[in-house]
Amino acid sequence: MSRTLVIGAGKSGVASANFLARRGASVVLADANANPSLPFTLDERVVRAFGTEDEGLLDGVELIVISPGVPMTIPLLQRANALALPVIGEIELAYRYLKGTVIAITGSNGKSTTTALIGEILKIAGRRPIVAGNIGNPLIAAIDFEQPRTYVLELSSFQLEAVESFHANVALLLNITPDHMDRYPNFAAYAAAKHRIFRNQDARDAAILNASVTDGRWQMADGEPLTAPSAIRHPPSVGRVLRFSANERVEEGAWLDGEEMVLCVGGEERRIPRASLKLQGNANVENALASWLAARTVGVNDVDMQIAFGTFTGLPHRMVLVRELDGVRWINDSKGTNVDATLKSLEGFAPSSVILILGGKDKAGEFERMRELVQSKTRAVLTIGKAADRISDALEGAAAIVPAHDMQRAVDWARANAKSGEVVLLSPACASFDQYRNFEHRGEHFEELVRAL
Ligand code: UMA
Repeated sequence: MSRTLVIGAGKSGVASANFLARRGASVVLADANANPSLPFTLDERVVRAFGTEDEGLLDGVELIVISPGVPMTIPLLQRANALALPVIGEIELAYRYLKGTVIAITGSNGKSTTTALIGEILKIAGRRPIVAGNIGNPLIAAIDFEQPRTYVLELSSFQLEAVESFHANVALLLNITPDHMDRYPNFAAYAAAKHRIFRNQDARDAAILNASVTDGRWQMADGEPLTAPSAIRHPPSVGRVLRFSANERVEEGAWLDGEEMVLCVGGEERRIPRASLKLQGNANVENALASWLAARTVGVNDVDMQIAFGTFTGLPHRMVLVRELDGVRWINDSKGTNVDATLKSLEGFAPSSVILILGGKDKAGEFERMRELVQSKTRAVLTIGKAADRISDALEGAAAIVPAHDMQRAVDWARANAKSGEVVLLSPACASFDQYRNFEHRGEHFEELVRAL
């Protein structure tokens, strides 16, 4: 009997296996780990194959569905490839069943905030959006089979690697800076995965791009900024390209003009005061401008937009003030999982005022790029997790480094040494999987320890 093999028994894989089993398919769920901690109940019809990646798993299989965390390079998938077995990701599987409009968001940073903000705008506009994807809830478990809906999807490069027929009506690429360099052979390969968000777009669709080239190093060989992918510059091309920028005026799109956010599409100009945006920082202005363009593209009016800007306060684990104790502010930015996210978070603080907790699972991040800002903003850097040694080497001489090893010791050291007016910031620039289940788990642990002080 033909069957489907789902690989990875995390959120994405368990949701896919359950979905397929409920539709009457014969499903095997495999995981490299012999004892994976299933995030939710697994349908009892699903056959479990845990602790093996044996090629025998492919016997009788007609389709393979992979979880985002499973790289295409594992031997089992190479074998599947040699046998010409179709391999798709959970997003592709889900896309085949959904009806409605798709707004897809990717980028190295800001994609969760932007996804949530677009969701909030559409909710206020009465659109009943479905918000899913990398933000934490698998799309396959969120589909509405009854009626067409507007789907707001955060998509990671991992998820985009494994889409085929997926087609976004509105696709946003917020920025691209190096991340996940432990998974990709080079930066171009990572960028190419992100560019797949524009796959299958046509004349009826819109692409929303960052107009600013913030770092010339990341230009393509032909000098074109990475945010303007060749998929858009060459046919088959998307109908409309809209750009956003917090630094400069753009021809067709949205930008920041002093204290006002301006949107100009089709010759019509609209303005919203920057002050109406509750989120802080320039990075969030970019996220808001991109969200405005996306919502405008699907017909949301500016009044609903402004209400949403004033209502939306951000996401958990993203620059959350946990507590102020004896004049010291403790901030949870566990969502800062790469170098650029942490750099953006550090920017706003006063010189030498930050005790920064860095480290976790090493994704081959370029910690050297943090030297300058770390030197100006931090009084001490506390390292935790597997990346600690590489961080110490990269920042040597730029910061006072204290090897804390784990969160408990980092918090204890900070409590004993932080002075009034200083900030203790958890913004690790690394993934969490060496010591935690995920970044939420890491952020919760930090908050727990801080509340107990
Ligand atoms: N596994 C294997 N073989 C492998 C690798 C992993 O069997 O070669 C197994 C692991 O043992 C584990 C399971 O796969 O049991 C985990 O699967 P997963 O890593 O895909 O995690 P999920 O729980 O399914 O969560 C995934 C996304 N995780 C990753 O991309 C790493 C979640 O994004 C996402 O929220 C969720 O699907 C729902 O869509 C998290 C993330 O860290 C937030 N994303 C990265 C990021 O934002 O930087 C991309």
